[in-house]
Amino acid sequence: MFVVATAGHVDHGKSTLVRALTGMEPDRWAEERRRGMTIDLGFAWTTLPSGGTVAFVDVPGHERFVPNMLAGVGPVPAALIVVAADEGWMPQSAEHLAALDALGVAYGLLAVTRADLADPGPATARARAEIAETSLGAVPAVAVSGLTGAGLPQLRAALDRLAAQLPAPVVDEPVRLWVDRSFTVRGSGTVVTGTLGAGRLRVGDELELAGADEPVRVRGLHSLGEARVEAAAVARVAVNLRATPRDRLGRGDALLTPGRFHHTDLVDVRLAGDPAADLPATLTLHVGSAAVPVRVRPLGPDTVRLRLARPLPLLVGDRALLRDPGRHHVSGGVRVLDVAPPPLGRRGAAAARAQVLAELDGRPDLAGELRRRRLIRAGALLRMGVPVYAEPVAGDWLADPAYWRGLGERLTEEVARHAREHPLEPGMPVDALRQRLALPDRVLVEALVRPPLRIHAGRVGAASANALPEPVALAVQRVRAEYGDRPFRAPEADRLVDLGLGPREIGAAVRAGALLRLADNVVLLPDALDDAVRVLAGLPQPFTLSAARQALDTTRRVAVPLLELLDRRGATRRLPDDARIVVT
Ligand SMILES: Nc1nc2c(ncn2[C@@H]2O[C@H](COP(=O)(O)OP(=O)(O)OP(=O)(O)O)[C@@H](O)[C@H]2O)c(=O)[nH]1
Ligand SMILES: [Mg+2]
Repeated sequence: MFVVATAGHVDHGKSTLVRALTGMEPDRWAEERRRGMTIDLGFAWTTLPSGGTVAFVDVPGHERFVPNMLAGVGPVPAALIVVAADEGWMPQSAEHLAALDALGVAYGLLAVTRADLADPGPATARARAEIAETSLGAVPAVAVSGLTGAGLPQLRAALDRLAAQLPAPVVDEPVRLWVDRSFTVRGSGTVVTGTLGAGRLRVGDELELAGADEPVRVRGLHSLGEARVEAAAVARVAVNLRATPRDRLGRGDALLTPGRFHHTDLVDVRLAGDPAADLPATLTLHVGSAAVPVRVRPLGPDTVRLRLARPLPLLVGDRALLRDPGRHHVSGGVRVLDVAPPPLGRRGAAAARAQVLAELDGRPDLAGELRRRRLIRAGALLRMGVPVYAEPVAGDWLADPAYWRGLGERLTEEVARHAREHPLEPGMPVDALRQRLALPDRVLVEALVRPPLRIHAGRVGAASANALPEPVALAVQRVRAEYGDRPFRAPEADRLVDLGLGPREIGAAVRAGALLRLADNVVLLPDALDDAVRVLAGLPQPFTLSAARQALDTTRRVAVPLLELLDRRGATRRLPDDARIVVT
């Protein structure tokens, strides 16, 4: 199915055209039919010559109802722009087009209606020129008459071609269904409708609803008037919710895949195009089917901070639109750069923030987020729309690698300082360390503790003060600093001498669990063993010595004794032909 929203000035024939194409009545309200004018969104669908289905969201053209129009086009990626041949380009033709442009709508079609009343040529030429300047670019045009039916076959064919151009929907993404209508069905309860742009919905799914403590559950699903067990994007859907009172939700709310969206009332955004220097201090933000008043705080030349009157489930990269309701004016499009921006308390913070924002483009960027936030839970990043492909440092915490290395060094210094200041205490309490390092979670401190330090009885100290004299502990730490990111490269013999690690020192470090001896003068950090098994398990099994050496990025000097040690420990097994397998 593909979904297209109409757009265009009042009375230009949008609803008549949808009616002629689908045989369905888009004007649902008696008042609309009495006044011959669309007030709220209408929904209709039909089968195209290709056999595919097109669903229309029919919008009102009157300037008073632009907010309804925006709720209709917000979640829909394609537009059918309607201009009357006898009236030509009019104010809401322009305002609707500006809205589509602000939202970045890239797929569309021009229908010049009422072609039985006037030559469609001039209206077509003007409209195409206006549209060409926007995100829609050059669009095909069809002259039609909703009255006589002339041009309808050509329009159906053009809709088919448009459908074929649309990018394939992403069905494995989380669901964010912006509600455009909610009503009660006798015997079933609350039903909401919307355009499912990505993901899939199934009967029985639990979904998140902003402001509700409990998840809501899908009791039934309809699409195009038929009951379904499942609906995949792109689709118009009606969702029947179990035990959810009708007044709990309405237009502008969203049903969400749980845990995948961050409800935010503060966002930093980039203004599209050439932003007006005199953006009003209060505007309305339109995104999806929602419209929320916002306070605007300028930051950089094209970046602002928006304070929303109520939180919305926004993601990095979302497109939205700012409108001045008082002046009936679309102020422009915005792209969300940050849905959890830092407070701007200190002097100069706004200017510094503007510099950060200048570097952002609204594409989710894990490395950049980690650099800026230093430490953050994986779940929090996912909820911002940032894919998480890095390993956590502890629990579900992710860290910027440079920051994390620095923390490790600071931890060692803090422990050493504590030992100097409290020589009789058996190490520094974990929680005191957590506070010194300003870390939000004890597991982070625990993950930072590496041999020769260890945690014992809630304190961090040297594994055994006697077993590892300070010079040896320091030498081990240097090994860790130099080889921590090349865990299978053992220091050469002369480097060991430089570090002051002779046979006796190495013996002490091995006894304390701070080093691992593979052979005379071949030592690794002790965690290398587990890492090696992990790397080897990733190889096609069985593997040769040379494959292992390459995968571990090391030399025979290390690989041979390392594999022998793994054999002895039962982590790998040597086969008769000298190849090995990882024992699982
Ligand atoms: N002669 C002629 N009249 C048309 C045609 N299309 C629409 N009309 C008439 O134009 C008037 C407005 O048509 P609608 O379809 O309600 O226009 P609309 O764009 O949906 O208007 P809003 O929803 O209020 O913005 C109605 O009286 C229609 O009968 C056409 O192709 N030819
Ligand atoms: Mg209408």
